[in-house]
Amino acid sequence: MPGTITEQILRDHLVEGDLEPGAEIGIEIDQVLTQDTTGTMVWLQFEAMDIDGVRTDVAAQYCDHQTYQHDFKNTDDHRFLRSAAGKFGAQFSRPGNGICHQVHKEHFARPGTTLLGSDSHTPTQGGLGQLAIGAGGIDVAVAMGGAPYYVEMPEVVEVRLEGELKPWATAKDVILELLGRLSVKGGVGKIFEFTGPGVETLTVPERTTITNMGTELGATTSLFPSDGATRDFLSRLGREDEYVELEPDADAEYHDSITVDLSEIEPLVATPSMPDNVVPVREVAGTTVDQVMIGSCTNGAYEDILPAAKMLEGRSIARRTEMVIAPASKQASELLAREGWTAELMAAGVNFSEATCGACIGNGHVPASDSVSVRTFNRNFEGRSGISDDSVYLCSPEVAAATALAGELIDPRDLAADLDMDAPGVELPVRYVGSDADLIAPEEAVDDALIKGPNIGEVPLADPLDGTLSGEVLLKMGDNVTTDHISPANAEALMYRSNIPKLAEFTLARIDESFAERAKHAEGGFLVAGENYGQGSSREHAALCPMYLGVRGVFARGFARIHRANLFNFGIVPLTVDDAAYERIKQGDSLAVVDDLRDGVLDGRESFEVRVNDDWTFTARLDASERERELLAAGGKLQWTKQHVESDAVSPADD
Ligand code: MIC
Ligand code: SF4
Repeated sequence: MPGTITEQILRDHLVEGDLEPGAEIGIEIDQVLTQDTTGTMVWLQFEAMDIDGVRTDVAAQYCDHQTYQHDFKNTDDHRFLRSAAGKFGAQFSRPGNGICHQVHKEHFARPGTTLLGSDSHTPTQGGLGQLAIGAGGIDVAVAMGGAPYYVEMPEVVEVRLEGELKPWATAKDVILELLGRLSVKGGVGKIFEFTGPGVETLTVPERTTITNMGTELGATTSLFPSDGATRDFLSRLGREDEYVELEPDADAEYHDSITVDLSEIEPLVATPSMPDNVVPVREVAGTTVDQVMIGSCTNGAYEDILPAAKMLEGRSIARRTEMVIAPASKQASELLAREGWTAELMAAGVNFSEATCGACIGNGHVPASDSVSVRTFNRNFEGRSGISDDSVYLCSPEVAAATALAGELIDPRDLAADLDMDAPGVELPVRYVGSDADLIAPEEAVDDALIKGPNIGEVPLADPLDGTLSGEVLLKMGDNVTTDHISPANAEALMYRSNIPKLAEFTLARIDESFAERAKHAEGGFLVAGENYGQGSSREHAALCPMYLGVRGVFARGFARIHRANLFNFGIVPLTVDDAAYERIKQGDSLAVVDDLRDGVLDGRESFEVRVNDDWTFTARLDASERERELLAAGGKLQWTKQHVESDAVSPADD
């Protein structure tokens, strides 16, 4: 049967359903990854399911988001994660070894297989032909127990690459171009599959920059073919035997097609405070810049730092600008140090951080008040850098390095002309020869029992769904509310990712500081939001904390994919409303679902009448599969799974 690469991989892994866009499918998961700030919940839920060990080919636990360990609570989380990896049979990557997506790419990602990760940038591995999807922690825990992962079959959209990038244009500019064209909602319900003659001109690290930031389009995932460049990359990693060729069949049919001529791409920048506010760098050139950062899972690899090093060698960054590099993995740091580049960069005025997510989520290197920060990261949501009125621009390492030299935003082509500087291009190391000292394989495990410090709490559970659902509108929000708004990931909040009662105090504080208090007093209520509610991260805490505070339903014009799944997983009813109802509902209104909710959910009803202040009514839609309806009725996925655990897998399909 002919097919796209997506269909080929899915067909090989299909356990339930048909590959019809919009239909729910169940797929077998080969690998899972999880990180420190979502991982503690994953393992607590895995423990609660009573499964003796990991059942996927690979399970890898990384410690990357909060490696500065500001507080013993962070360090306790890391120790708990090491003990969980040891007890249940996962790979363990120590704090400082690198960002999950970079280290997974170096060690485990494999073309033709499936990966599920409790981090929204899991699709990074699509750059080497792995079908990789981000999900909430409980979904990862269940898949790790051997059950299929359920997802709505997306539309497969072709992104046809023509031509070749010109000097100074980069893979980052390709994905910024797509964001500028399609917006942060443009990929919802879609997989982007890259085809065309331009594909072979891009190395795997360039491809993974593109697939990484496909997440910002809202896409389920993004996927490149597995070809000569993939084989070359794997062989430099010493994993050539894992290569398989993957290309679309000649008559593969795509739902839609977009063409990008690489030769027309120019240096771009996402201006504050959304990744789709994209303009050519020249349009904002001259903006004074206080801080420049290179790093993150998008552009923190050896191949990203090397161009900057070549540009800065023998030069000095501007006096008014501070520059920090946080490599995405210790392997990248080690290679750069062995080749002497670290010294060159230091001599130019750069400070080095350990390999960490850190600043990407406002954890260290918080910009000064009323200042401009230029970063090679993937998200510049308002306040994410750690200060509420931030001004963060996103760009390529080349633009970042040029900006650090000039002290103001500048197109590197303009600086190159002044400084007589050659375009650094993309160069891969002959061999990736970093040490494995920080990666502990299951057979080398240090612990065989869980170690829980005082801050590691329980997973709170919602009650099974009731017949009645009523309460106050606790907060009315606009479009594109991110999970960073719902549950921030700065240093102060992050230490409570394993302690939901404490973390819940931060809920929605970026929008309304009084929210947590008000919600507690109201003893139950609703959230109302515009389009694309819950975009951004996979953190299930953005559903868990509202649930803990008594939120039982969200009325929105639309939901982001992972957050929508997280709402079902924690027993919060996600209902869609039309524009007229959205406009009319006010914060403080009293809402009551007229019909028996539990019966309606279980009977497959799609619309529910809702009364407002005993005054007027509107219709809300529940678009949910049978499985999602069962999860809601049970009060969430953990309760559902515990009721259905079987000896060999925890699959709703086996019900
Ligand atoms: C992010 O980039 O927002 C994070 C922090 O990596 C999150 C995960 C988390 O909240 O722990 C993500 O992308 O899923
Ligand atoms: Fe870490 Fe930032 Fe990547 Fe999230 S987006 S995984 S915080 S580097």
